[in-house]
Amino acid sequence: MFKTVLSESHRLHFPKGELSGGELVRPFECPERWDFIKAALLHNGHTALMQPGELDLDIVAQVHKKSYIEFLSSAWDLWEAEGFEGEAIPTVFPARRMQQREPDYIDGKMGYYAMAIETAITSGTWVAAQSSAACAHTAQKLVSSGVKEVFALCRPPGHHAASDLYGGYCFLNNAAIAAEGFLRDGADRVAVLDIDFHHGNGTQDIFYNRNDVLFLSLHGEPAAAFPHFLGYADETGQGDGDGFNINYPMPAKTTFQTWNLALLDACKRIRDYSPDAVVVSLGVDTFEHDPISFFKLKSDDFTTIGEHLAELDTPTLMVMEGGYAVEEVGQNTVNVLNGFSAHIR
Ligand code: SP5
Ligand code: ZN
Repeated sequence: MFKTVLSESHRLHFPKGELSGGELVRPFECPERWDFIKAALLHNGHTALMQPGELDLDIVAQVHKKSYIEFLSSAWDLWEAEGFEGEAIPTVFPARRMQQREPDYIDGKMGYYAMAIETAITSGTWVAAQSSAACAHTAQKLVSSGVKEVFALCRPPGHHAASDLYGGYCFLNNAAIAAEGFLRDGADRVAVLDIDFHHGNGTQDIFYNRNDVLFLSLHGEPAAAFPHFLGYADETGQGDGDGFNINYPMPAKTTFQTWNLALLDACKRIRDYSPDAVVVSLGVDTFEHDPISFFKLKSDDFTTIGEHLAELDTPTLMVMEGGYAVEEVGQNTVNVLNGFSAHIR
């Protein structure tokens, strides 16, 4: 049975609008996702639920820049103080050949720290983002203390958040915070395996120059899929991190047969690295009916994924990322956990 760390505080982040196709639509990343996942956990006998402990801001500060944390914690207040009526969304960006300096005015700050603008900041966003990170950190502590089946039901997700960038529904990088936690608790090497449909640009960026965290991501190819500006196969790491970043971009309509070959290769690379812990950035937006993605995985395939993850035979933490086919998101997520449970030693 999986032990799940989750917090009701995720509900404090519920923007009304996401900019999509030029319209403000109801966000794909919505509180009901969490409800469906929780319901599926209970329905499948994963009834051990626990609340996170207090968020350790030291570990957040190891992953994110001080100025960025200051921005996230004050953005809504600054936005409201201007008398703006809508949710906080930037309009201007430090594009090519412009200054990369943080402005004082909130409109400028928003663009300075955004990597995508579908993601609105609202009054409860910062508290919800902290609760999500706390779930990841508390869950990591459980794995470090020897618990074998641990799931951090994080919402909002985290893998698009870099040290100083939010967007793609993400604010704090929960998986990166968990990886740092493992290192702090004695691990020498940690692998982060990102199987969300989207490239984990934030996690890649955070660990790009390091060899104590191996980052691997399976995702829709950047030429066609969000986040578009990172995730190519030739991004292999830099400096000490050279060779410790592995991307598997794949085209539209990729089926499990092909995707699974990438997963098996990633598992081999993880074995070669011989990490003390594995963090899985678990997105289920690879599902064939996901409304914003283009892979063709079926519900049963998620069970097989869980089996392969168990075969790594390494202390593993599952961290929730994306997945937007709301009714199916719960069962698909829990299928990964069930496959894992059935195969761990
Ligand atoms: C955590 C995570 O999965 N974040 C994903 C953020 C994606 N946001 C923008 C996606 C735009 C996709 N547009 C395709 C619409 C097809 N109907
Ligand atoms: Zn995703």
